[in-house]
Amino acid sequence: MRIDTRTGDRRGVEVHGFDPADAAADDLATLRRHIYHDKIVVLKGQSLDITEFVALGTEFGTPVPYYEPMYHHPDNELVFVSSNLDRDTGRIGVPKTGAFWHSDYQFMPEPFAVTLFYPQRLPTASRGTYFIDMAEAYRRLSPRLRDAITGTYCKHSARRYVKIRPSDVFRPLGELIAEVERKTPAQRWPTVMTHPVTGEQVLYLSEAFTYAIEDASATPLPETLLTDLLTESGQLDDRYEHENIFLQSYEPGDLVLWDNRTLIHRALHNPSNEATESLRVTVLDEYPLTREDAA
Ligand code: 7UC
Ligand code: FE
Repeated sequence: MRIDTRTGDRRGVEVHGFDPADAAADDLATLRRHIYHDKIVVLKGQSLDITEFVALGTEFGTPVPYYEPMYHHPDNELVFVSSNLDRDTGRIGVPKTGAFWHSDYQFMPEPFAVTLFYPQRLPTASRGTYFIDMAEAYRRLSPRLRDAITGTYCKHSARRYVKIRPSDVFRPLGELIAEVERKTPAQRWPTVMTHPVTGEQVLYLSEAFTYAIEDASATPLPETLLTDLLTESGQLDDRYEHENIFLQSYEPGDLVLWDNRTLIHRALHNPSNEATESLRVTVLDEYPLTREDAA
């Protein structure tokens, strides 16, 4: 196994010659360290089936099935499928997922520690994922904003991005909205959290899921504060030119792992309807989301 630290515009590390079927415990420990400290690990030249992909996930934590079964791979509920393919056997997964700034399960009581992302079918034109390192975004915040968010909390909900299931057709919208609030009630986390492994301060909010900010006694703070945080962290730049944004593009055989506490991401979907499919396994590790209490 050879690990190259990427330079220039490309972040994280690139791993060559890693064979999950025959991985030494030391190599796995090294990869775990790189996920937390370099945040992105790209395993090159992988060809795993569904079972092997899930098995790899278990090396980094406990895989959790996505709460909504429509995303599950038919052979394994631990695999989340993003796909626009129409198969003879019917479609699998959900098309155009994650095309907004977010962190996986940021709206849930237990957000994932690590995401493993494994593209299967890449369109010819650009297919990649934009990322922002929210620890870096915190360090770059203006002193005014940093002061303003000390001791505050943010609230997160998936409500704007929950997708209608085929079986929901003809159901009243009000009933669906009530169901979303019941199944995925809003969560509250410190606006600045401390990463349990690296100790870094992370600005914990995203354009898709974070909808409010409040002080320690739950008094709402102005919406403009949240807008300013989204702007300064780069999430409202629709040209993706903000210095915090970087692009991870994919080559066949790439399997990407990232620290889902620190990084937010946004899928880049090809506007043409070219075939694209990717698999994902998400895991919880042995640490809480943050060193702070959620209260
Ligand atoms: O369809 C999607 O884009 C799924 C999204 C609402 N959630 C992904 C996640 O893991 O938080
Ligand atoms: Fe995602």
